[in-house]
Amino acid sequence: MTDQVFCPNHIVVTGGAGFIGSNFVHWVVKNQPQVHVTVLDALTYAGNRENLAGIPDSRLAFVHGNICDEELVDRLVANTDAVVHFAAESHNDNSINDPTPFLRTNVQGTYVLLQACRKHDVRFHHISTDEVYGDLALDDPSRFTESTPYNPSSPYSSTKASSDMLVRAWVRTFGVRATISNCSNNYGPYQHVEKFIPRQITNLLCGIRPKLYGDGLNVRDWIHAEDHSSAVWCILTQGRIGETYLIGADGERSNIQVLRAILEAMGAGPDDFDWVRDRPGHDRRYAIDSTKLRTELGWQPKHTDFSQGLAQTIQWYREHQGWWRPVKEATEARYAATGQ
Ligand code: NAD
Ligand code: TDX
Repeated sequence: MTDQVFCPNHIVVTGGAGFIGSNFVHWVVKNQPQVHVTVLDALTYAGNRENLAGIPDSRLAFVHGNICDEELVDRLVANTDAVVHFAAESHNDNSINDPTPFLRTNVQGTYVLLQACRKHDVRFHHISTDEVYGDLALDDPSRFTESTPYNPSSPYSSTKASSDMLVRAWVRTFGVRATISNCSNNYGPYQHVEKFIPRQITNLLCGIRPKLYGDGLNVRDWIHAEDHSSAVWCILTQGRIGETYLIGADGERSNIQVLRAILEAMGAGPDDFDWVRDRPGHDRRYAIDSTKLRTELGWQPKHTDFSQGLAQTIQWYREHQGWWRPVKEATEARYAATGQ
């Protein structure tokens, strides 16, 4: 553990109406009763105000706005103790179809936030991804660590890598009090149906056959969004300024393993899915070594049983059909246009 603990009373959470951001806001409201949260979210196709339903006004203020809006960002940052930055364009397939919004939000938006944090001397935590490190071979025993060289593959991951570099430069040159976390693939409630696990669950609920890219052997390292949230809080409050922490929960699984677990849990046969066109530049394997976070800050994941976490996630999608059905058809139409 580090000696000094940072205790914010007020945090601005960008992208707090998205998947992981909303899980984080719920986690903070539940576990940190002294903290008031302001969410700044543009409510793009991926954001949903409903994700924050049930949180009282005494704990949460919602601001509908863009992180690229300098005046708005300046005003919000001037009145907070810390910014936790989740807002991003987050889907690889979309970045291949049109990289433009990824450059704007992920790079320009992070720059705007950094400038405001610099001006007002506000603590900044930047949420990033393991994808900045590129990929590992299936037979490579190694995992990503904080010293793995950056080698992003997709427009999405290259813009996330760019934003990480901006944060590092603003720490070193301007003394911004920032930390970075690079996390592996998240699953859990509120994840958009464009992503792998919710897409297959909701396909089955709609009578559509699940879709597996390429040979299905690509490996992702799964972590529950609640564990990502507790790790981010740990880094925000105890992390050393200027440091990067990798977040992962030892959840490596091939896509076909995950798909077959979903099929089994939902009463379908192991081959009840379609093989579809592979993603261009598709990263083969991600794997996180989170030793630094665990030993330095004492963090531990709670959701260590993937099949139980998956069963809870399937149940959540069964019980929240009004949440995802309105966007399902348009999402599948976008995939159909690219043969996926
Ligand atoms: P998401 O797409 O579900 O949510 C993104 C949110 O950001 C949405 O609410 C959206 O409205 C908002 N947003 C987008 N552009 C904005 C803008 N210009 N201004 C203000 N708000 C804007 O994404 P997610 O999966 O929750 O990912 C959140 C963060 O975590 C991202 O930075 C992503 O790179 C990172 N991350 C995600 C994963 C994962 O598995 N999903 C893993 C590691 C890291
Ligand atoms: O229908 C599908 N079939 C399929 O086989 C979809 C949508 C995906 N896949 C594959 C591609 C990947 O190997 O499943 C794996 C997971 O795909 P995504 O859910 O799109 O996630 P990924 O590309 O791994 O990126 C995710 O984790 C890292 C998040 O979307 C990123 O925001 C995060 O940075």
